[in-house]
Amino acid sequence: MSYISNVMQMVREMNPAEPEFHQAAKEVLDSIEPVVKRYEKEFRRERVLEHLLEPERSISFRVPWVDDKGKLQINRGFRVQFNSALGPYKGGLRFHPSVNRSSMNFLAFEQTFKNALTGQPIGGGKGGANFNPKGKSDREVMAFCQSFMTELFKYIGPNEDVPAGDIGVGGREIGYLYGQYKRLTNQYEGTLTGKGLLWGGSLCRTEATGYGVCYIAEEMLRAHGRSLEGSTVVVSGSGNVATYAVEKAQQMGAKVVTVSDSNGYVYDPNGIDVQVVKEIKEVRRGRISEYVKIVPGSTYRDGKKVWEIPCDVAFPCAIQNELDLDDAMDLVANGCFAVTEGANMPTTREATDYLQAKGVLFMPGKASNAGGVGVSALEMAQNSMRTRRSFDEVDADLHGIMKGIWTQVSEAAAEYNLDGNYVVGANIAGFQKVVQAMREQGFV
Ligand code: NDP
Ligand code: 2IT
Repeated sequence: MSYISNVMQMVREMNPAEPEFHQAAKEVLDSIEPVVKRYEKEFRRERVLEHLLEPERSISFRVPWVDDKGKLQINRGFRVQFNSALGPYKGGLRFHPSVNRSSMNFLAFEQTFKNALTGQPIGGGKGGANFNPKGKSDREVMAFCQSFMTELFKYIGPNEDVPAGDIGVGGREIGYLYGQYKRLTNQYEGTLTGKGLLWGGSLCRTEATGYGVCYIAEEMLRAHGRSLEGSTVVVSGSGNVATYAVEKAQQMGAKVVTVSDSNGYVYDPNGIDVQVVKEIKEVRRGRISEYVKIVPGSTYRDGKKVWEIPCDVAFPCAIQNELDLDDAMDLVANGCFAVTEGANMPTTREATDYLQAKGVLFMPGKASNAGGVGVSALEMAQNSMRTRRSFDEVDADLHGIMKGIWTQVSEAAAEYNLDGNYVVGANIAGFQKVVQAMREQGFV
């Protein structure tokens, strides 16, 4: 059996019933095969892949809290500290019913390579809970966040592990989490990112992931003689990443015609009005179907996905495995020529393979959504220096980070004669950095 197959078998045996983690591990291992072939002897001796696939530390904990009816609720919290070769563990917290060991391991594993691509000094981690913030009052969310942090604070710190937001965790939740962290530790320090602008947050962090998706998409399109300008774009999701991807794509001259949530999608042939999306999602915390009551000419399709709408470019910005083979076939049949992932692993393996086989330009999330964590690292630096930078300065750095990622990803693919395969490029470029740092620090 090949070294890679051996390691994949080990991952399955040591982490049974973790389909998302297996999926992410297999994609990375398949991608780095040319590197493994080149250095197989030393990789086997140092057990490089076995090191890389096993988290350094993984915590799971009980989160008890009281709801508005006075009833005691119990959730499960996680923090997976996957790899600290390049810096303190860094990655978001997800509050969503789907959170379990599998989704946490997949996200923390992916985060390690993503963070390496940013060029910032950050290792990989992820956390969260199977708590569903939908429909909860502010007080319930606060009670949950306080209980969650009462356990988590023991394992994090500005030089240890720095969480941030992800699905279901935005500015409100980061505020409650930070307040409790401060109460427990008596320290005012940059242990979370995505903080409020009055208390240590960085300008442009809210926008960073979505803007970064557009910046790298433009690099990829330009290299192939295309541009976002004049393109029709479909976006899925209507959360943090989707909203600011819509905003920047439109600023860059694209027409974005969809947004969605887990219930259905909105089609607006005149171009999505991003102010209306912000009002519904950020202010009212409503459902995206409300859009059609406000914007004439738009329509809502319940229970359907955005991929059935003809487009030039697609940005999946919602959740893992939201774009499957049937969706990929729809996109290709309708003439889509580029997919840039805003979410983490939103495209199934079958769909990715199909898109690439059909010549669709495909940029994987670990490269294209890295702008969020990249700006989180800039927020950490600002906190350490007790300083503030302007929106334009941070945005310019974000642009530089995304261009840097594009260069690494495209060059790594070319080095192994897989020109244009940015999945392979991103995995190889991230892998090489992490492995070099681990080797220099000693494998045992
Ligand atoms: P939010 O919670 O702000 O938004 C998530 C959006 O996705 C909501 O509109 C949600 O709708 C929608 N959604 C969830 N499940 C589905 C589904 N099955 N089908 C369609 N829509 C769905 O999260 P973010 O925008 O922060 O995160 C989105 C993705 O981007 C995630 O994969 C995350 O890991 C990734 N990411 C986020 C970063 C960040 O900085 N926030 C950085 C890098 C990646 P509903 O309300 O119905 O659940
Ligand atoms: O998936 C991700 O990169 C994030 N949710 C952002 C992590 C961060 O630390 O800003």
